[in-house]
Amino acid sequence: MHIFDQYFLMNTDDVTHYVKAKIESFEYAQNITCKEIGDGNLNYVYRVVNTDTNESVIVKQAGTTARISDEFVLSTSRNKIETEALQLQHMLAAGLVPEIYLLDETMSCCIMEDLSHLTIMRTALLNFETFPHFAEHITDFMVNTLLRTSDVVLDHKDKKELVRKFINPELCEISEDLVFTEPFHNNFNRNEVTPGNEDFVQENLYVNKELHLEVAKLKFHFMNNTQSLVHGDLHTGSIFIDQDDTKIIDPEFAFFGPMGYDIGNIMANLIFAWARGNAYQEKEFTEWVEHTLFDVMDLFETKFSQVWDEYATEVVTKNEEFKEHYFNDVLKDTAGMAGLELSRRIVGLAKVKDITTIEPIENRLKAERLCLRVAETLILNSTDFRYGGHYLTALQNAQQEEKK
Ligand code: SR1
Ligand code: MG
Repeated sequence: MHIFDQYFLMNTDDVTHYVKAKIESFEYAQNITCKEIGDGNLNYVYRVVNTDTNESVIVKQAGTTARISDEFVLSTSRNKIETEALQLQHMLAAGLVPEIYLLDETMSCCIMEDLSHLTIMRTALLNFETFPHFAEHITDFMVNTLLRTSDVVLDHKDKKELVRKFINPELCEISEDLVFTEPFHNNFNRNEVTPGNEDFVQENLYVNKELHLEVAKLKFHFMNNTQSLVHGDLHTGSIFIDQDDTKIIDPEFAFFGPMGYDIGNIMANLIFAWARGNAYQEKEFTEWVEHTLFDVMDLFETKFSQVWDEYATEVVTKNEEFKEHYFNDVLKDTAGMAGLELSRRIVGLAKVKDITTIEPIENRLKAERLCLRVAETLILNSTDFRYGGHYLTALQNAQQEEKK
């Protein structure tokens, strides 16, 4: 029997023993089930249930390569970054992040609250489900985790210490490649362009010099602006949800970067949901997404201002014009980063089901072109996107273009 004093990749039996060894209330449990339930691209996730008491926990372990492909060889210490990010986010946005029960640096795993009563948001969106509290919850999460880890609020030495702690070079490299470089250059030949859209991608992404320049600026901004502790992969697959609750999971890509990266990811993934709803003519659903695009931008602005006023400690931030200047930069980043997420999920190797499951293929191709057109507008005209209405107009214009 293992004593878990040296790293190895666990199977379901090992995880069962592991939970018995680590969680007191499972020690003498007679009937335990353990199932691997992970569907992400990187790690292994187990749900362990004591079927006598119905108590359950989640064990998440990092392997030495990414699940999606052995090409990505990664340090298992990424689990520590993820777990510590969850702990910090839990402090800043209580109720919106799972509780951590144990961080095990030796086994590169953590044990956390089981959220299986909720659904992964992307899965629910595939079925055109809507969520009345999403905009409220996600803006609470973003404003509190982003602004309150920035130099606006934190003591600058404490913040620099956090920047050091959350240096995450391997996972950042994945984003630098998959989000900022490959979609536009296919430099590792890993892009997967849907047959039928090759010419469109060639013209609009691969030889689009104007776009390449703006993307290059965004890439260097991502690498060099240690603004806030960003989640780093804030898409609808990283969110558990139901009609009452929202919980944000999976911050393994967390690092200090521009806060617009997270907000842009949320806007882009709402646009994927809209594009799918539009393809299936689900009007009620697309209207909900439109309202949500509006609400996310509006609520973010209102809460940003409130949290700034309540928590800012830095002397120079007591200046309304500086606050406005800072916020405008966040909005500009948000638009640009949304454009990048929209591009990379269409042509890159990590795709989204909202689009890949659209049938027939002609409608998927149309939805892809719609996303890529919106992406280009967002990246090239990022200063024009202040409100949700601007995003909606870009969607409507892209639809008109497709009809020409
Ligand atoms: C190799 S990992 C591919 C993608 O999956 C993750 O969820 C991130 O989005 C990453 O870019
Ligand atoms: Mg993930």
